[in-house]
Amino acid sequence: MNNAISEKSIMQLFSRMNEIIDAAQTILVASHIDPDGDALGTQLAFAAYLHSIDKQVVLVRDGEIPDKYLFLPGVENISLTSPEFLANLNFDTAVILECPDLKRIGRANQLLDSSVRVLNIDHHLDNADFGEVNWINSASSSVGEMVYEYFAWLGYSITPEVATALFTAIMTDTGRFRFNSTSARTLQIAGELVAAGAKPQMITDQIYFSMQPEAMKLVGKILNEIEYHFNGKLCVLTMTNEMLKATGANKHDSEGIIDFTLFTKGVDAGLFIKEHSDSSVKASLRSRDGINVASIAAHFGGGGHFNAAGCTIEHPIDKARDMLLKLFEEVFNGV
Ligand SMILES: [Mn+2]
Repeated sequence: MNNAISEKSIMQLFSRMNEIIDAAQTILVASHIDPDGDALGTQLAFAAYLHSIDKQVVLVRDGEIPDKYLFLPGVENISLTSPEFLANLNFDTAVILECPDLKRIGRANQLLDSSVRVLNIDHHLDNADFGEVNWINSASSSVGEMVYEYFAWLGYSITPEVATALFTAIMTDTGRFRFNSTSARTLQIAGELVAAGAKPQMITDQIYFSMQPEAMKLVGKILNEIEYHFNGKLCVLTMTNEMLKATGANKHDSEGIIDFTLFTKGVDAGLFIKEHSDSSVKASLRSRDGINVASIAAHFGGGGHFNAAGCTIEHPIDKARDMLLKLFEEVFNGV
């Protein structure tokens, strides 16, 4: 197994997870605010497994499901955590997927009192170990890959729907099997998921090649303003609310645009700055080997992975941009 945890301790960890799940009646399965492919895919896969062993399951989300994930079987069962919905919710156990800390869950966080047993499954570097069991594997490509390993240990036989959900989780979190985190085991698991009924062409078409004209126009506008800094080592893209208005696109249409920052030869790091309001921006950061963008994001209270991170900056876009460029200057010029 590709991880920092020994084979023996992972078996012990799986046994403890299994015991807690066995003892549970109703299980909350939650992931992070503004769910992505890994979040939604692993939530659906885990819920399907829990249903298969006759557990009551509550699937929640905080934030909209991007249109490209609406094809996922059962995705309509992930309920938005409105205050009214949460008021009537009862569960004794929670499986928290892909959340470095409890804040990242969003509104459902307020229901995790001390009576709830928490399983924390994540692959972020900076996970806060908030669960009764904490299974953190920062070497893993995705939580989807981790959940597959657990299912394999359990001997759970994967349906085509679960295979589709996990394939989506792994494919999206590896940038289509391209990131450094993509191991031989990742590809082996992907192969097993295809054997279990995942359809790579269908899934890829749904997620990457079903864009609306408005979203394509937004990509065009953003690329038209592309910038290179530090002798072409840093690529910067910027999205303003004006661009959204002019194209008729919505903010979810910007998901994936960060990928363009590493398309250019010689670029070692990418930055995508999205205007959020007059006084705040969201920044996504990417890098190739050797450049730790998680530490740059951490300057603003954000985080993520060594090569992929994000943060919110409470400043107007121009000021936020200057602050980010200054930090990258330290990286590239050794200031
Ligand atoms: Mn992930």
